[in-house]
Amino acid sequence: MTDYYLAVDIGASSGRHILGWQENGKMRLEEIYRFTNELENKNNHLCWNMERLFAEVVNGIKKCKELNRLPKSIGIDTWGVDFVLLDENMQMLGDAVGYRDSRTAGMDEEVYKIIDEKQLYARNGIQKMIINTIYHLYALKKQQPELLAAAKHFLMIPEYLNYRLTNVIKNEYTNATTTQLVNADTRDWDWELIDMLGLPKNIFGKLYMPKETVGNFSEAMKKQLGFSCEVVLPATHDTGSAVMAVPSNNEDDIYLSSGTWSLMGIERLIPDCTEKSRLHNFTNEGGYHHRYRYLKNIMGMWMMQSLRKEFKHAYTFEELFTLAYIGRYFKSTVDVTADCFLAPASMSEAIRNYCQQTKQPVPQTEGEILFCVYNSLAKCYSDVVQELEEMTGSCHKDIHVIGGGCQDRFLNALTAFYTKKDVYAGPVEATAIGNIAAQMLKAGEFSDLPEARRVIAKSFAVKKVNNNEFSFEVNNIRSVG
Ligand code: LRH
Repeated sequence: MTDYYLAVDIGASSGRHILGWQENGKMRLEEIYRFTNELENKNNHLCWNMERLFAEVVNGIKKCKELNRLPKSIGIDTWGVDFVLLDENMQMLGDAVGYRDSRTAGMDEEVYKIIDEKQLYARNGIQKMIINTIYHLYALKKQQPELLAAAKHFLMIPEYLNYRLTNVIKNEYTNATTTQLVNADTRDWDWELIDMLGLPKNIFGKLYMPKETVGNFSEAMKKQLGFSCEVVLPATHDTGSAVMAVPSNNEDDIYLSSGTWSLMGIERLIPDCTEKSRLHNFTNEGGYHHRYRYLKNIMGMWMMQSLRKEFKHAYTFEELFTLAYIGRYFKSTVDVTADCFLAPASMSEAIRNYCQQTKQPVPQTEGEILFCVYNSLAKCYSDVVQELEEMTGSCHKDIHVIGGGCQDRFLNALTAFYTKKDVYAGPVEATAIGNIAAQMLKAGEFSDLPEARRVIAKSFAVKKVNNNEFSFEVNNIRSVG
């Protein structure tokens, strides 16, 4: 009898339920449910609709029953950083304010009054981004201290969904590292830092590693779903799951997890929390089995997603990059790590303003705006590769683009063009695959991560990017590169 594992993988723009199993030494997948996700305006904040998300989690699980393929276990991963607080009656306190919300404006400076930026990085090695949980918690302390005072539990988004399924509360390590409150060496909450910031220590629970069990469905869920199932912790931070699915065991390979965000870096066994690393703004996120993801967060496909909404022509992503290709004579570029692109009212306006402020030609057509984003992203990838090589002292030969964004052939080609590396695209569903791999590791289907990666590499399409598919030999492009 086949053992099925269900990955519930929720990103900032969509969620999916994917069943995974092994067949003839290969991993197989089937997507059984998909839903959209987005931030909603509520009480003047950008919030996640947790009731809708939980309802969608349940809808997808029901599909397993309909298909008569009950999973051996279920794992949930989502984007990092965001959290909810529960009160003594296990009710949510306030809204699930999302990381793009502007409540953190100025909170970095407030935090640095208590702990110097350099010391903060030396403790946790987490890249400074205004979206980090530490700044959201500090915003709460300043703006709604009554919520923090009433809080009994701090739960990251997947942990809250797990709680709703099982009635069990467990904090998970990989996602906790995105809070910037976990010590890079001890891999535990940085209690001293939490104390210094005046945050309530009691809301942070013991950190569990991926592969731990959360628990079985609660009695109420069992009744509603008509079956019981074990809920397991994958790397609940989606990037942590995605990087488990890099189809290579070469420790020098660079990965680029491409989705709403672009996360580019390497895997390491020790964190680098040095001042040099801080100045390059690299992060050391906690990963599966004591690995660290040494990477940089880059704005990613969010910029294309936002433009697509704005252009109102309902372009497909293929049409978007075709338009960008038409605009390839246009050479202004923007800093795709800049905060002004986090949640602008209009992305095209934010791009135009940036070009104006930096005294570059301002893009006018949709093609020019799109190429500006594509070109800027690919150039940023190339800069990150150079910085990585400076930090590691090695020459990294290959880049693995994984996740939904790896289907963007134009971005892949530009990435190969600028980085001059061998670029490989796939697997597309890396996050769900990594999530399932953790469950399979727990079940003993793989002995370790290298074995899981060997199976992943032979199970899913991974294509070498063809540098000749697009010609960039026009006008000024060469001089940009
Ligand atoms: C990608 C991601 C990324 C960041 C951001 C908030 O989905 O998890 O690693 O943490 O979302």
